[in-house]
Amino acid sequence: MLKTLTCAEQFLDLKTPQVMGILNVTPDSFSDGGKFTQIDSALSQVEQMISDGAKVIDIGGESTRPGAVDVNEKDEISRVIPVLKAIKQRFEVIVSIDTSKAGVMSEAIANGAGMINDVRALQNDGCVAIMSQCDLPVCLMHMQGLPRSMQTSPQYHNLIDDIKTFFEQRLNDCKQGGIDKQRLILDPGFGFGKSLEQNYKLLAHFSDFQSLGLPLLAGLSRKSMIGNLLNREVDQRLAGSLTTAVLAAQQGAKIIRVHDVKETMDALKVINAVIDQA
Ligand code: 7PM
Repeated sequence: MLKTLTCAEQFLDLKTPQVMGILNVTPDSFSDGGKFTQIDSALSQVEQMISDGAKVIDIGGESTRPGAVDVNEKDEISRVIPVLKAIKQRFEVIVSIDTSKAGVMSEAIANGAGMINDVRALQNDGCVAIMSQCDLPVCLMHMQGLPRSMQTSPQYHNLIDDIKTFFEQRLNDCKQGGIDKQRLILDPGFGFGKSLEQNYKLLAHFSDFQSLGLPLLAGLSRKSMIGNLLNREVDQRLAGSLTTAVLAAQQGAKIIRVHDVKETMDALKVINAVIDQA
């Protein structure tokens, strides 16, 4: 299995799990409340996440939250690209762009992005073609349905098998389109068209996806599967989020996407000390 990803001019070592810090630039982001829409506050948040140990910063301009409506490409570009440029000017960190639009991907590539994170797994028009023209890593996430309606009544024949089949189809499509398998990352998409029980089944069986032979990413931070189980608001989900991060890392997750970088780094250092002795 591959141990280092090449992210534009930087390298991401995946021998041990790495933290991807979430920077949300959507005005209606559910947990940051639009506080970081301005570039200066985005930069100071990024500086903090880097000093806390984040190796990747994920910028999302399109709200993918359950129930969200689509953002147009121009608006998404104008939210994301100035923040990407400002971060690349000041810091050496790898910047991942959370987008499903080919036009945003090509602007991101041209402006120093180190990774593309697509919750629609390059299924939108033109995305495979754009990504075949660069050599950045791409995270392919599983989602059932669309953000507007995906939480209504998600149904699976077999949750894990269905998601594996989806990944195999996406890997095949990427291969046909000229994207090298070695730069793909897989993410089963917690909260994206899954019931509470299904989300916990997915976490219980996270290690099953290791059989696909690619690095795995887990995004669980502050999600409803934690809030609904514990009956906690978004700002009271840290203990639950750390528990899920540890469980994912213990089952082979190589990138953990989180809001709380410092606390997650501590949790991962402890689990790594255990993994080293296993
Ligand atoms: C509102 C609700 C805003 C939910 C944002 C979200 C993932 C992701 C997101 C994930 C990957 C969040 C989500 N989640 N990308 N983007 N994996 N690869 O909770 O789980 O951050 S957006």
